[in-house]
Amino acid sequence: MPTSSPADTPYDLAITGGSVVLPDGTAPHDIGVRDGLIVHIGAGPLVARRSVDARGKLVLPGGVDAHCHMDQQPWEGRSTADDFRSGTLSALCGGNTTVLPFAMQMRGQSLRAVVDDYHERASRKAHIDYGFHLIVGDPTHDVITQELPELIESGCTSIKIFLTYEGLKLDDYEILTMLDFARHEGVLVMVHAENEACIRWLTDRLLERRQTALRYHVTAHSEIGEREAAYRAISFAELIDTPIMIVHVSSGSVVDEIRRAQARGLRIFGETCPQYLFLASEDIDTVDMSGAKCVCTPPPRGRANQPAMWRGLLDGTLGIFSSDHSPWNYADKIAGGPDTPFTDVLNGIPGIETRLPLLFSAMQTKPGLTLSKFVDITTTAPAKLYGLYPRKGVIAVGSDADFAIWDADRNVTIRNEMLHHAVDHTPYEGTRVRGWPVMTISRGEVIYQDGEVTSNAGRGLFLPCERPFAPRRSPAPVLAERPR
Ligand code: DUC
Ligand code: ZN
Ligand code: ZN
Repeated sequence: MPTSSPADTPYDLAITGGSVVLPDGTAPHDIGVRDGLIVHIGAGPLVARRSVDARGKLVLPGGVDAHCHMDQQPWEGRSTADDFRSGTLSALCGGNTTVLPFAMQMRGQSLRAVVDDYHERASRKAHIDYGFHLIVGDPTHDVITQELPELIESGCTSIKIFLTYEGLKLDDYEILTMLDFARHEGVLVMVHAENEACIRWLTDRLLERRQTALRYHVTAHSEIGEREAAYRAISFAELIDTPIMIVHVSSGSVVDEIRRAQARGLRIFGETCPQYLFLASEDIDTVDMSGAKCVCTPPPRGRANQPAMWRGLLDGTLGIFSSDHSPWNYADKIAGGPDTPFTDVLNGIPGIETRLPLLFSAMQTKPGLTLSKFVDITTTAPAKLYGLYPRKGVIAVGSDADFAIWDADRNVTIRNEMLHHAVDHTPYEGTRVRGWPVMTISRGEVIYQDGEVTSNAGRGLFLPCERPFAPRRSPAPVLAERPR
Protein backbone atom coordinates (compact mmCIF):
# COMPACT_ATOMS: atom_id res chain seq x y z
CA MET A 1 0.00 0.00 0.00
CA PRO A 2 2.63 2.51 -0.97
CA THR A 3 1.33 6.03 -0.93
CA SER A 4 2.87 9.32 -1.66
CA SER A 5 2.40 12.96 -0.82
CA PRO A 6 3.85 15.69 -3.02
CA ALA A 7 7.19 16.91 -1.75
CA ASP A 8 7.01 20.64 -2.32
CA THR A 9 9.57 21.17 0.45
CA PRO A 10 12.48 18.89 1.18
CA TYR A 11 11.83 16.05 3.55
CA ASP A 12 13.63 16.14 6.88
CA LEU A 13 14.83 12.62 6.24
CA ALA A 14 14.76 10.19 3.35
CA ILE A 15 15.45 6.48 3.66
CA THR A 16 16.26 5.22 0.22
CA GLY A 17 16.75 1.94 -1.57
CA GLY A 18 15.87 -0.41 1.31
CA SER A 19 13.51 -3.38 1.32
CA VAL A 20 10.68 -1.99 3.38
CA VAL A 21 8.49 -4.29 5.48
CA LEU A 22 4.91 -3.07 5.12
CA PRO A 23 1.74 -4.76 6.41
CA ASP A 24 1.10 -6.25 2.97
CA GLY A 25 4.61 -7.42 2.20
CA THR A 26 8.22 -6.45 1.67
CA ALA A 27 9.23 -4.35 -1.33
CA PRO A 28 11.77 -1.70 -2.31
CA HIS A 29 10.52 1.78 -1.44
CA ASP A 30 11.84 5.20 -0.59
CA ILE A 31 10.48 6.76 2.59
CA GLY A 32 10.08 10.47 3.27
CA VAL A 33 9.83 11.84 6.81
CA ARG A 34 8.65 15.25 7.93
CA ASP A 35 8.15 16.53 11.49
CA GLY A 36 8.82 13.09 12.92
CA LEU A 37 6.11 11.41 10.85
CA ILE A 38 6.16 9.18 7.80
CA VAL A 39 4.71 11.22 4.94
CA HIS A 40 5.78 9.30 1.86
CA ILE A 41 6.28 5.64 1.01
CA GLY A 42 6.88 4.89 -2.63
CA ALA A 43 9.02 5.96 -5.51
CA GLY A 44 12.06 8.22 -5.29
CA PRO A 45 14.14 10.16 -5.79
CA LEU A 46 13.40 12.29 -2.73
CA VAL A 47 14.90 15.64 -1.84
CA ALA A 48 15.76 15.65 1.85
CA ARG A 49 17.98 17.40 4.37
CA ARG A 50 19.39 14.06 5.35
CA SER A 51 19.39 10.80 3.45
CA VAL A 52 20.01 7.31 4.71
CA ASP A 53 21.15 4.82 2.11
CA ALA A 54 19.43 1.55 2.98
CA ARG A 55 20.42 -0.39 -0.13
CA GLY A 56 20.94 -4.05 0.70
CA LYS A 57 19.21 -3.61 4.05
CA LEU A 58 15.78 -4.34 5.50
CA VAL A 59 13.73 -1.43 6.80
CA LEU A 60 11.47 -2.56 9.64
CA PRO A 61 9.19 -0.62 11.98
CA GLY A 62 11.03 0.05 15.25
CA GLY A 63 10.47 -2.80 17.69
CA VAL A 64 7.89 -2.48 20.45
CA ASP A 65 9.01 -4.28 23.60
CA ALA A 66 5.75 -4.66 25.49
CA HIS A 67 7.15 -6.27 28.64
CA CYS A 68 10.29 -5.01 30.32
CA HIS A 69 11.37 -3.80 33.75
CA MET A 70 13.57 -0.79 34.38
CA ASP A 71 13.91 1.84 37.11
CA GLN A 72 11.59 -0.40 39.10
CA GLN A 73 11.20 0.39 42.76
CA PRO A 74 12.87 -1.86 45.30
CA TRP A 75 11.47 -5.35 45.23
CA GLU A 76 12.97 -8.13 47.28
CA GLY A 77 15.19 -5.33 48.62
CA ARG A 78 16.67 -4.20 45.31
CA SER A 79 16.03 -1.85 42.40
CA THR A 80 16.62 -3.07 38.86
CA ALA A 81 20.17 -2.66 37.52
CA ASP A 82 18.85 -0.68 34.56
CA ASP A 83 17.18 2.66 34.99
CA PHE A 84 15.33 4.39 32.16
CA ARG A 85 18.64 5.67 30.78
CA SER A 86 20.49 2.38 30.37
CA GLY A 87 17.34 0.33 29.81
CA THR A 88 16.13 2.39 26.86
CA LEU A 89 19.69 2.73 25.53
CA SER A 90 19.98 -1.04 25.43
CA ALA A 91 16.53 -1.27 23.86
CA LEU A 92 17.32 1.14 21.03
CA CYS A 93 20.62 -0.57 20.24
CA GLY A 94 18.61 -3.76 19.83
CA GLY A 95 16.29 -2.23 17.22
CA ASN A 96 13.48 -1.00 19.48
CA THR A 97 11.84 2.41 19.46
CA THR A 98 9.10 1.83 22.03
CA VAL A 99 9.09 0.19 25.44
CA LEU A 100 6.28 -0.59 27.87
CA PRO A 101 7.71 -1.09 31.37
CA PHE A 102 5.77 -1.41 34.63
CA ALA A 103 4.84 1.07 37.33
CA MET A 104 4.60 -1.27 40.30
CA GLN A 105 2.24 -0.72 43.22
CA MET A 106 2.78 -2.97 46.23
CA ARG A 107 0.39 -3.47 49.18
CA GLY A 108 -0.06 -0.27 51.11
CA GLN A 109 1.15 2.07 48.35
CA SER A 110 -0.79 4.65 46.38
CA LEU A 111 -0.80 3.68 42.70
CA ARG A 112 -1.02 7.34 41.72
CA ALA A 113 2.13 8.14 43.71
CA VAL A 114 3.99 5.23 42.11
CA VAL A 115 3.02 6.41 38.62
CA ASP A 116 3.94 10.05 39.37
CA ASP A 117 7.36 8.91 40.53
CA TYR A 118 7.76 6.71 37.45
CA HIS A 119 6.88 9.61 35.13
CA GLU A 120 9.50 11.73 36.83
CA ARG A 121 12.19 9.09 36.36
CA ALA A 122 11.30 8.31 32.77
CA SER A 123 10.95 11.87 31.51
CA ARG A 124 14.48 12.74 32.56
CA LYS A 125 16.17 9.61 31.27
CA ALA A 126 14.34 7.78 28.48
CA HIS A 127 16.01 7.68 25.07
CA ILE A 128 12.97 6.31 23.28
CA ASP A 129 9.21 6.56 23.66
CA TYR A 130 7.50 4.69 26.46
CA GLY A 131 4.14 3.86 27.95
CA PHE A 132 3.41 2.30 31.33
CA HIS A 133 1.61 -0.85 32.36
CA LEU A 134 0.20 -0.59 35.88
CA ILE A 135 0.97 -3.35 38.36
CA VAL A 136 -1.92 -3.34 40.81
CA GLY A 137 -0.79 -5.02 44.02
CA ASP A 138 -3.40 -3.40 46.26
CA PRO A 139 -6.82 -2.93 44.65
CA THR A 140 -8.39 -0.84 47.41
CA HIS A 141 -11.70 0.98 47.00
CA ASP A 142 -9.81 4.24 46.39
CA VAL A 143 -7.56 2.66 43.78
CA ILE A 144 -10.49 1.18 41.89
CA THR A 145 -12.87 4.11 42.07
CA GLN A 146 -10.45 7.04 41.84
CA GLU A 147 -6.83 6.33 41.00
CA LEU A 148 -7.30 3.78 38.25
CA PRO A 149 -10.00 5.64 36.29
CA GLU A 150 -7.81 8.75 36.27
CA LEU A 151 -4.71 6.83 35.27
CA ILE A 152 -6.60 5.09 32.46
CA GLU A 153 -7.83 8.47 31.25
CA SER A 154 -4.20 9.66 31.23
CA GLY A 155 -3.18 6.78 28.94
CA CYS A 156 -2.22 3.82 31.14
CA THR A 157 -4.63 1.24 29.75
CA SER A 158 -3.12 -2.10 30.78
CA ILE A 159 -2.96 -3.61 34.25
CA LYS A 160 -0.77 -6.44 35.45
CA ILE A 161 -1.91 -8.64 38.30
CA PHE A 162 0.03 -11.34 40.12
CA LEU A 163 -1.31 -14.66 41.36
CA THR A 164 1.84 -15.11 43.45
CA TYR A 165 4.49 -13.10 45.36
CA GLU A 166 4.09 -11.64 48.82
CA GLY A 167 3.10 -7.99 48.63
CA LEU A 168 1.78 -8.30 45.08
CA LYS A 169 -0.52 -11.31 44.82
CA LEU A 170 -4.27 -10.86 44.63
CA ASP A 171 -6.73 -13.38 46.01
CA ASP A 172 -9.43 -14.85 43.77
CA TYR A 173 -12.04 -12.34 44.89
CA GLU A 174 -9.70 -9.45 44.09
CA ILE A 175 -8.88 -10.96 40.69
CA LEU A 176 -12.58 -11.12 39.82
CA THR A 177 -13.00 -7.53 40.96
CA MET A 178 -10.11 -6.39 38.76
CA LEU A 179 -11.45 -8.29 35.75
CA ASP A 180 -14.88 -6.75 36.22
CA PHE A 181 -13.25 -3.33 36.46
CA ALA A 182 -11.28 -4.00 33.25
CA ARG A 183 -14.47 -5.04 31.41
CA HIS A 184 -16.11 -1.82 32.53
CA GLU A 185 -13.16 0.32 31.38
CA GLY A 186 -12.09 -1.55 28.23
CA VAL A 187 -8.55 -2.14 29.44
CA LEU A 188 -6.39 -5.26 29.24
CA VAL A 189 -5.40 -7.29 32.30
CA MET A 190 -2.02 -9.02 32.07
CA VAL A 191 -1.71 -12.04 34.36
CA HIS A 192 1.36 -13.48 36.06
CA ALA A 193 0.03 -17.01 36.29
CA GLU A 194 1.69 -19.12 38.96
CA ASN A 195 -0.09 -20.79 41.88
CA GLU A 196 1.17 -19.25 45.12
CA ALA A 197 0.36 -22.24 47.37
CA CYS A 198 2.08 -24.69 45.02
CA ILE A 199 5.25 -22.60 45.09
CA ARG A 200 5.20 -22.21 48.86
CA TRP A 201 4.36 -25.85 49.58
CA LEU A 202 6.98 -27.20 47.19
CA THR A 203 9.59 -24.76 48.50
CA ASP A 204 8.91 -25.80 52.11
CA ARG A 205 9.28 -29.50 51.25
CA LEU A 206 12.49 -28.85 49.30
CA LEU A 207 14.00 -26.80 52.12
CA GLU A 208 13.07 -29.48 54.69
CA ARG A 209 15.14 -31.85 52.60
CA ARG A 210 17.94 -29.27 52.25
CA GLN A 211 17.45 -29.28 48.51
CA THR A 212 18.63 -25.76 47.90
CA ALA A 213 20.57 -26.08 44.61
CA LEU A 214 19.59 -23.86 41.70
CA ARG A 215 17.74 -26.59 39.86
CA TYR A 216 15.12 -26.73 42.62
CA HIS A 217 13.95 -23.27 41.55
CA VAL A 218 12.41 -25.06 38.58
CA THR A 219 10.83 -27.71 40.83
CA ALA A 220 9.33 -25.06 43.11
CA HIS A 221 7.94 -23.05 40.20
CA SER A 222 6.27 -26.12 38.72
CA GLU A 223 4.70 -26.32 35.31
CA ILE A 224 1.57 -27.73 36.97
CA GLY A 225 1.31 -24.68 39.24
CA GLU A 226 1.67 -22.41 36.23
CA ARG A 227 -0.98 -24.33 34.32
CA GLU A 228 -3.42 -24.26 37.23
CA ALA A 229 -3.04 -20.50 37.63
CA ALA A 230 -3.41 -19.91 33.90
CA TYR A 231 -6.53 -22.08 33.77
CA ARG A 232 -8.00 -20.26 36.78
CA ALA A 233 -7.32 -16.87 35.21
CA ILE A 234 -8.88 -18.05 31.94
CA SER A 235 -11.95 -19.34 33.82
CA PHE A 236 -12.35 -16.04 35.64
CA ALA A 237 -11.97 -14.12 32.38
CA GLU A 238 -14.70 -16.31 30.91
CA LEU A 239 -16.94 -15.72 33.92
CA ILE A 240 -16.57 -11.95 33.68
CA ASP A 241 -16.41 -12.02 29.87
CA THR A 242 -13.35 -9.84 29.47
CA PRO A 243 -10.05 -10.36 27.59
CA ILE A 244 -6.82 -11.18 29.42
CA MET A 245 -3.18 -11.63 28.44
CA ILE A 246 -1.26 -14.47 30.05
CA VAL A 247 2.27 -13.08 30.13
CA HIS A 248 5.62 -14.89 30.03
CA VAL A 249 4.12 -18.28 29.13
CA SER A 250 6.84 -20.83 29.76
CA SER A 251 5.30 -24.20 29.11
CA GLY A 252 3.53 -26.23 26.48
CA SER A 253 0.71 -27.13 28.86
CA VAL A 254 -0.16 -23.45 29.32
CA VAL A 255 -0.03 -23.00 25.54
CA ASP A 256 -2.56 -25.86 25.34
CA GLU A 257 -4.89 -24.14 27.83
CA ILE A 258 -4.75 -20.88 25.88
CA ARG A 259 -5.32 -22.68 22.59
CA ARG A 260 -8.37 -24.48 24.00
CA ALA A 261 -9.77 -21.21 25.36
CA GLN A 262 -9.24 -19.45 22.02
CA ALA A 263 -10.95 -22.35 20.22
CA ARG A 264 -13.97 -21.76 22.49
CA GLY A 265 -14.06 -18.19 21.23
CA LEU A 266 -12.59 -16.53 24.33
CA ARG A 267 -10.33 -13.54 23.91
CA ILE A 268 -7.35 -14.97 25.76
CA PHE A 269 -4.01 -13.65 24.57
CA GLY A 270 -0.61 -15.19 25.22
CA GLU A 271 2.89 -13.77 25.40
CA THR A 272 6.18 -15.60 25.44
CA CYS A 273 9.78 -14.46 25.73
CA PRO A 274 13.23 -15.46 24.46
CA GLN A 275 14.08 -17.41 27.60
CA TYR A 276 11.37 -19.99 26.85
CA LEU A 277 12.56 -20.59 23.29
CA PHE A 278 16.32 -20.22 23.58
CA LEU A 279 17.05 -21.27 27.20
CA ALA A 280 16.04 -24.38 29.12
CA SER A 281 16.04 -25.62 32.70
CA GLU A 282 19.20 -27.56 31.85
CA ASP A 283 20.96 -24.17 31.62
CA ILE A 284 20.07 -23.47 35.26
CA ASP A 285 21.36 -26.85 36.48
CA THR A 286 25.09 -26.05 36.42
CA VAL A 287 27.89 -27.39 38.64
CA ASP A 288 28.75 -23.83 39.67
CA MET A 289 26.40 -20.90 40.28
CA SER A 290 26.50 -19.61 36.70
CA GLY A 291 23.09 -21.20 36.12
CA ALA A 292 21.70 -18.32 38.20
CA LYS A 293 22.11 -16.18 35.07
CA CYS A 294 19.14 -18.07 33.64
CA VAL A 295 16.93 -17.97 36.75
CA CYS A 296 13.63 -16.20 36.19
CA THR A 297 10.00 -16.86 36.93
CA PRO A 298 8.36 -18.76 35.53
CA PRO A 299 11.58 -20.61 34.76
CA PRO A 300 12.63 -21.96 31.40
CA ARG A 301 11.39 -25.56 31.24
CA GLY A 302 13.25 -28.64 29.99
CA ARG A 303 14.64 -28.49 26.48
CA ALA A 304 11.95 -30.99 25.43
CA ASN A 305 9.38 -28.23 26.09
CA GLN A 306 10.79 -25.89 23.47
CA PRO A 307 9.06 -27.36 20.39
CA ALA A 308 5.66 -26.80 22.02
CA MET A 309 6.59 -23.16 22.64
CA TRP A 310 7.60 -22.73 19.01
CA ARG A 311 4.36 -24.35 17.89
CA GLY A 312 2.39 -21.96 20.06
CA LEU A 313 4.23 -18.97 18.64
CA LEU A 314 4.01 -20.07 15.03
CA ASP A 315 0.34 -21.09 15.08
CA GLY A 316 -0.66 -17.76 16.66
CA THR A 317 -1.72 -19.08 20.08
CA LEU A 318 1.02 -16.90 21.54
CA GLY A 319 0.51 -13.59 19.80
CA ILE A 320 3.33 -11.48 21.15
CA PHE A 321 7.01 -11.92 21.88
CA SER A 322 8.49 -9.62 24.54
CA SER A 323 11.76 -9.62 26.43
CA ASP A 324 10.61 -9.55 30.09
CA HIS A 325 13.94 -7.77 30.59
CA SER A 326 14.46 -7.94 34.39
CA PRO A 327 18.01 -6.81 34.98
CA TRP A 328 20.04 -7.80 38.03
CA ASN A 329 23.80 -8.07 38.30
CA TYR A 330 25.14 -11.58 38.73
CA ALA A 331 26.81 -10.69 42.03
CA ASP A 332 23.45 -9.51 43.34
CA LYS A 333 21.64 -12.57 42.04
CA ILE A 334 23.93 -14.79 44.06
CA ALA A 335 24.59 -12.42 46.95
CA GLY A 336 25.04 -15.42 49.29
CA GLY A 337 28.01 -16.67 47.27
CA PRO A 338 28.42 -20.22 45.96
CA ASP A 339 25.93 -21.62 48.46
CA THR A 340 23.12 -19.17 47.75
CA PRO A 341 19.92 -21.23 48.08
CA PHE A 342 17.57 -21.06 45.10
CA THR A 343 15.06 -19.21 47.27
CA ASP A 344 17.46 -16.23 47.58
CA VAL A 345 18.44 -15.91 43.92
CA LEU A 346 16.96 -12.76 42.38
CA ASN A 347 14.45 -13.65 39.66
CA GLY A 348 14.75 -12.24 36.19
CA ILE A 349 17.19 -12.00 33.33
CA PRO A 350 18.30 -9.23 30.97
CA GLY A 351 17.28 -9.42 27.32
CA ILE A 352 15.96 -6.15 25.92
CA GLU A 353 18.83 -5.81 23.39
CA THR A 354 18.96 -9.45 22.34
CA ARG A 355 15.19 -10.11 21.99
CA LEU A 356 14.96 -9.11 18.33
CA PRO A 357 18.29 -10.50 17.06
CA LEU A 358 17.65 -13.92 18.62
CA LEU A 359 14.26 -14.25 16.96
CA PHE A 360 15.40 -12.68 13.68
CA SER A 361 18.18 -15.23 13.44
CA ALA A 362 15.73 -18.06 14.11
CA MET A 363 14.03 -17.23 10.80
CA GLN A 364 16.80 -19.27 9.18
CA THR A 365 15.79 -22.47 10.93
CA LYS A 366 12.06 -22.10 11.64
CA PRO A 367 10.17 -22.33 8.33
CA GLY A 368 6.93 -20.78 9.68
CA LEU A 369 8.76 -17.76 11.03
CA THR A 370 8.50 -15.37 8.09
CA LEU A 371 9.67 -11.78 8.14
CA SER A 372 6.10 -10.52 8.37
CA LYS A 373 5.41 -12.90 11.27
CA PHE A 374 8.56 -11.65 12.97
CA VAL A 375 7.44 -8.03 12.64
CA ASP A 376 3.93 -8.85 13.75
CA ILE A 377 4.72 -10.65 17.02
CA THR A 378 7.56 -8.33 18.05
CA THR A 379 6.12 -5.00 16.94
CA THR A 380 2.71 -4.69 15.31
CA ALA A 381 0.63 -6.99 17.50
CA PRO A 382 1.91 -5.47 20.78
CA ALA A 383 1.23 -1.96 19.46
CA LYS A 384 -2.32 -3.01 18.60
CA LEU A 385 -2.99 -4.85 21.86
CA TYR A 386 -1.76 -2.01 24.02
CA GLY A 387 -3.49 0.84 22.22
CA LEU A 388 -0.53 2.35 20.36
CA TYR A 389 -1.40 1.41 16.79
CA PRO A 390 -1.05 2.94 14.20
CA ARG A 391 1.12 5.60 15.83
CA LYS A 392 3.58 2.82 16.63
CA GLY A 393 4.19 -0.68 15.30
CA VAL A 394 3.88 -0.13 11.57
CA ILE A 395 5.44 1.65 8.61
CA ALA A 396 2.54 3.66 7.22
CA VAL A 397 1.89 7.22 6.15
CA GLY A 398 0.92 9.19 9.26
CA SER A 399 2.71 6.88 11.70
CA ASP A 400 5.69 7.97 13.78
CA ALA A 401 8.89 7.68 11.75
CA ASP A 402 10.30 4.86 13.89
CA PHE A 403 12.52 2.38 12.08
CA ALA A 404 15.08 -0.32 12.66
CA ILE A 405 17.34 -0.94 9.69
CA TRP A 406 18.67 -4.48 9.66
CA ASP A 407 21.65 -6.09 8.02
CA ALA A 408 20.18 -9.55 7.49
CA ASP A 409 23.57 -11.06 6.68
CA ARG A 410 25.61 -9.79 9.59
CA ASN A 411 27.00 -12.60 11.73
CA VAL A 412 27.35 -11.67 15.37
CA THR A 413 28.49 -13.60 18.40
CA ILE A 414 26.66 -12.15 21.38
CA ARG A 415 29.03 -10.93 24.09
CA ASN A 416 27.98 -8.98 27.12
CA GLU A 417 30.67 -6.37 26.46
CA MET A 418 28.91 -5.29 23.25
CA LEU A 419 25.54 -4.77 24.94
CA HIS A 420 24.41 -1.45 26.41
CA HIS A 421 22.49 -2.52 29.50
CA ALA A 422 23.94 -1.90 32.96
CA VAL A 423 24.16 -5.61 33.70
CA ASP A 424 27.37 -7.59 34.04
CA HIS A 425 26.21 -10.62 32.06
CA THR A 426 23.91 -11.95 29.39
CA PRO A 427 22.46 -15.46 29.47
CA TYR A 428 23.14 -15.56 25.73
CA GLU A 429 26.94 -15.11 26.00
CA GLY A 430 28.59 -16.79 23.00
CA THR A 431 25.34 -17.35 21.07
CA ARG A 432 25.83 -16.86 17.35
CA VAL A 433 23.16 -15.03 15.42
CA ARG A 434 22.75 -13.95 11.82
CA GLY A 435 21.15 -10.55 11.30
CA TRP A 436 21.57 -7.43 13.42
CA PRO A 437 19.97 -3.99 13.61
CA VAL A 438 22.50 -1.48 12.30
CA MET A 439 20.49 1.72 12.58
CA THR A 440 17.62 2.91 14.75
CA ILE A 441 15.49 5.93 13.91
CA SER A 442 13.01 7.40 16.37
CA ARG A 443 10.49 10.01 15.18
CA GLY A 444 12.76 10.76 12.25
CA GLU A 445 15.92 11.14 14.31
CA VAL A 446 18.83 8.76 13.76
CA ILE A 447 19.64 7.68 17.30
CA TYR A 448 21.92 4.73 16.61
CA GLN A 449 24.13 3.96 13.68
CA ASP A 450 26.61 1.13 13.34
CA GLY A 451 27.73 1.01 16.92
CA GLU A 452 27.48 4.73 17.56
CA VAL A 453 24.73 6.11 19.78
CA THR A 454 23.57 9.59 18.76
CA SER A 455 20.63 9.85 21.12
CA ASN A 456 20.21 11.98 24.22
CA ALA A 457 18.71 10.68 27.41
CA GLY A 458 15.42 12.45 28.07
CA ARG A 459 14.35 12.72 24.41
CA GLY A 460 11.86 9.85 24.81
CA LEU A 461 8.20 10.80 25.13
CA PHE A 462 5.43 9.34 27.24
CA LEU A 463 2.90 7.57 25.03
CA PRO A 464 -0.68 7.72 26.22
CA CYS A 465 -2.23 4.41 25.18
CA GLU A 466 -5.79 4.12 23.89
CA ARG A 467 -8.18 1.71 25.58
CA PRO A 468 -7.71 -1.49 23.57
CA PHE A 469 -11.36 -2.53 23.93
CA ALA A 470 -14.73 -0.83 24.06
CA PRO A 471 -15.80 -0.27 27.69
CA ARG A 472 -18.73 -2.51 28.59
CA ARG A 473 -20.86 -1.02 31.29
CA SER A 474 -23.35 -3.91 31.34
CA PRO A 475 -22.95 -6.50 34.10
CA ALA A 476 -21.11 -9.72 33.29
CA PRO A 477 -23.42 -12.08 31.33
CA VAL A 478 -23.42 -14.56 34.19
CA LEU A 479 -25.44 -12.01 36.15
CA ALA A 480 -28.20 -11.90 33.53
CA GLU A 481 -31.76 -12.31 34.82
CA ARG A 482 -32.08 -15.77 33.33
CA PRO A 483 -29.24 -18.05 34.40
CA ARG A 484 -27.05 -19.26 31.52
N1 DUC B 1 7.47 -11.48 36.55
C1 DUC B 1 7.76 -10.70 35.55
O1 DUC B 1 6.89 -10.31 34.80
N2 DUC B 1 9.01 -10.33 35.32
C2 DUC B 1 10.09 -10.73 36.11
C3 DUC B 1 9.78 -11.52 37.28
C4 DUC B 1 8.38 -11.93 37.39
O2 DUC B 1 8.04 -12.68 38.25
ZN1 ZN C 1 5.38 -11.73 35.97
ZN1 ZN D 1 8.11 -9.12 33.77
